[in-house]
Amino acid sequence: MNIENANVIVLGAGRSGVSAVRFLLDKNCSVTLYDGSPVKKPVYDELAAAGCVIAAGERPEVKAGSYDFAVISPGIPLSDPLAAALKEAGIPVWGELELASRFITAPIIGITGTNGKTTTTTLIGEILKNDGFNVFVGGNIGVPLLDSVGGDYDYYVVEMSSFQLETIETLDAEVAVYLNLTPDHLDRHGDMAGYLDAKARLTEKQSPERFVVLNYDDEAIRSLHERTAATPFFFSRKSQLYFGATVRRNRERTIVFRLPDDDPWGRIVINADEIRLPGPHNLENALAAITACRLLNVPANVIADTLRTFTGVEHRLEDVLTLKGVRYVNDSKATNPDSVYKALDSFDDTPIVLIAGGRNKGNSFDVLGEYIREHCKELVLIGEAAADIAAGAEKAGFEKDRIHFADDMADAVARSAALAEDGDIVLLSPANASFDQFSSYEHRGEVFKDLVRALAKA
Ligand code: UMA
Repeated sequence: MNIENANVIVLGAGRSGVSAVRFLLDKNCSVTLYDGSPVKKPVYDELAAAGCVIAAGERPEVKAGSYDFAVISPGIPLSDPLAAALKEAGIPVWGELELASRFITAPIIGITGTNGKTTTTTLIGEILKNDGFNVFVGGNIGVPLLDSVGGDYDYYVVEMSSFQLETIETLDAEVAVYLNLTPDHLDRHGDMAGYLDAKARLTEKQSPERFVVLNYDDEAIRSLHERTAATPFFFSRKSQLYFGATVRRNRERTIVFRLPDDDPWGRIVINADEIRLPGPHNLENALAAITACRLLNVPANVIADTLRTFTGVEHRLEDVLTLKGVRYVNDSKATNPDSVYKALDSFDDTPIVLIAGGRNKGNSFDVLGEYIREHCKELVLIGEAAADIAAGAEKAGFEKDRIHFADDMADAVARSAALAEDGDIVLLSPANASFDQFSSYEHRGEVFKDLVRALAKA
């Protein structure tokens, strides 16, 4: 695609927008960077010096022909007045994934779903690297896809959020992977149907020679086979499938994968118990990765060897340390209730002191309350959502005197350490976004880990 000298407006001056500005300046485009906040960011000086016009807190007037196209950051909804004005003026509004994909010729593997995206994206990346390929791993995971353009990659393994998928037009993934769909981001998408519609765009844009990998156990995800021209392959943790990846009901819980041309018994990939990642949700992530990688012809032994060594990603059920018999686990990436259910299900009957809270994204905490009653001995709450989580827990019958309100993360860690006993787990699994007290979930996780490490030195 030739965009040399185009006149472009970029909306949002975060990671995605700044990457877009740098990319566009490199292509000799005239670039305006708009951000809703008037606060000056350190990066503005460098971008302005390179020729970018900065419009921080000032919405430019837009009419037909004002710009050739716009690049919108995922955090800005399409209902934003500037985005709406651009659309109204007939100016294409793309996300960074769409722009980047127009410059990428190697296969793109897109991974989406509510939870498990980062783990599965990283795992597929590792498997392909272990098969000898040069792989870019990025997207919503924190590394903008635009940063990869021009690199010499065999595969692009890309975590894709619903926000990013809302603005794809021509991106045609070689393999699209769908993990699950549970309530999240409903403040932005309105309801579950709107959320599914945004996610569905990934496979709706695929051409017939592509593959889509779907979780058979998740009804909404399973239904996507009706909305695609690509060939669907399912994986299932619970059902015995004829094609795709399935867990046999034998003692070893053998995982087999079968393509239409394979032996009717399928190919044995690995026994479920050999997979290092803990918990049933991670078994699903592994089945998704197995399916995607077998469709890319990766040998079963390379997949199995990776699954025997891969222990997961930072901020996702990450062991920090064990102190006085108490295990501290950082699950800061749990930004919605469903990921907390999965975290709590991963520790069998070990008593848990749970630290939760943050900024609610429109979720109910009633079911979370039931999980808390089942798994937790104490509940320590932080941030804006504290009272709502407490109400959910109390409604489920969790005793009021086991609920503790902390001022901030330091107070939460100190209280948890005091409450926990030998054999317990202190788990940070917030069920909410971090933005009320932190700049990102990574920041929240780092603060938690630093505080825990400081306990060990005290
Ligand atoms: N802004 C506005 N108006 C708004 C909202 C934001 O002007 O209405 C401005 C803010 O002032 C800020 C900038 O936009 O300067 C932030 O843009 P952004 O929110 O899109 O954040 P980025 O730093 O560009 O990061 C984005 C993704 N963020 C979101 O989707 C919210 C990152 O995903 C992603 O890693 C990065 O692009 C690179 O692709 C993070 C995320 O939280 C991890 N994702 C959500 C999730 O996983 O649940 C979807």
